[in-house]
Amino acid sequence: MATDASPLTAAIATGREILRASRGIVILTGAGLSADSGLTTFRDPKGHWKRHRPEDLATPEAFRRDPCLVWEWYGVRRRAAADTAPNAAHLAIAAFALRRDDVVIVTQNVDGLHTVAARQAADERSRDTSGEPAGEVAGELACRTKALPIELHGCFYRARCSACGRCYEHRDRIDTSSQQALPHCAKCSGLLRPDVVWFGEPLGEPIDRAFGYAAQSDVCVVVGTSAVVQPAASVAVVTRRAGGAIIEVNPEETPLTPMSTVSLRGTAAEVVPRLLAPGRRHG
Ligand code: BV8
Ligand code: ZN
Repeated sequence: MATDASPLTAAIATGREILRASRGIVILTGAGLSADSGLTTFRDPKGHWKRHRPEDLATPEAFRRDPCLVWEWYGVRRRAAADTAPNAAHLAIAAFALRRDDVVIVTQNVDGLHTVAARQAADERSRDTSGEPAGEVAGELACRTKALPIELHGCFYRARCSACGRCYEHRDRIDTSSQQALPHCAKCSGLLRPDVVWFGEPLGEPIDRAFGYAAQSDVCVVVGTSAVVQPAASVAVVTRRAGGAIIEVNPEETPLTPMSTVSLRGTAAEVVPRLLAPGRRHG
């Protein structure tokens, strides 16, 4: 943990000042945010499956070639995500979004942890104000309107029919022993695929919405992304080009570092709760 006089503490104070003076905040997150929940990222050496590069598995061609292998990869990732929990950074982001009315969370992650954090933060907030956990309706409503993310790349707890496009909530264990054993559509018997955006596939309406918010925001807080995947990484650039600031949270430099107003060199779990802690007007 940084001491009071450390450069990181000073940089966090600068970041808090920027947030205090801002209206319109977009928070762009990547796999590094979930690293503090024990989920491997894409590009670090011990990242996702050593035997395969994500770019070789997260593609429509890979799924056509070997749907059992691709579903096996998602099964491993879903089990890892189900066995973990949102970390302090997820929870701080959700609480921050619930405290203000001008925050939008945009994630590249498909692990659903922002959604779990949104429900936990809504319950926490409701307990603080009414002494009761957020009721199903109240909790959902609070989460849905403010702390649920725009999921640019989808979510692997949803499956989509490759034939008719029907979407399903899908958390079952996947039998990858044969293509016949893989999940199929209840409506048309087509093969189901993870409802995520693969390389070479368009992001559709979510990226348009994200760019729209980014263009009207005074600051983009970028947490735990290598900023190499497009068009997601450009969300921060849209804010910058519209005259806004970028606050980057990442132990390492990224292509966004040169255009960042403040770079906070630390992990998400260490830095984000300090950056977004409640304070004067800051929210
Ligand atoms: C598109 C879902 C066009 C699946 C993902 C050739 C052909 C086609 C397209 C392209 C091409 N060349 C380039 C492109 C564009 C391509 C692209 O960007 N490629 C990259 C590799 C260069 N993009 C696309 O294909 C996109 N679609 O362009 O379509 C189109 C338009 C119209 C019509 C048809 C087509 C689609 C891209 C989406 C791919 N899907 N995910 C899945 O997850 O299984 S991307 C995948 O990478 C994940 O979503 C992941 O989140 C994302 C980005 O990675 P990061 O999140 O940044 O993770 P990474 O490991 O890289 O970095 C982690 C960072 O965290 C590091 O910086 C590290 O320092 C830091 N960190 C580590 N620990 C911590 C930490 N930070 C904080 N705290 C810590 N503790
Ligand atoms: Zn179908």
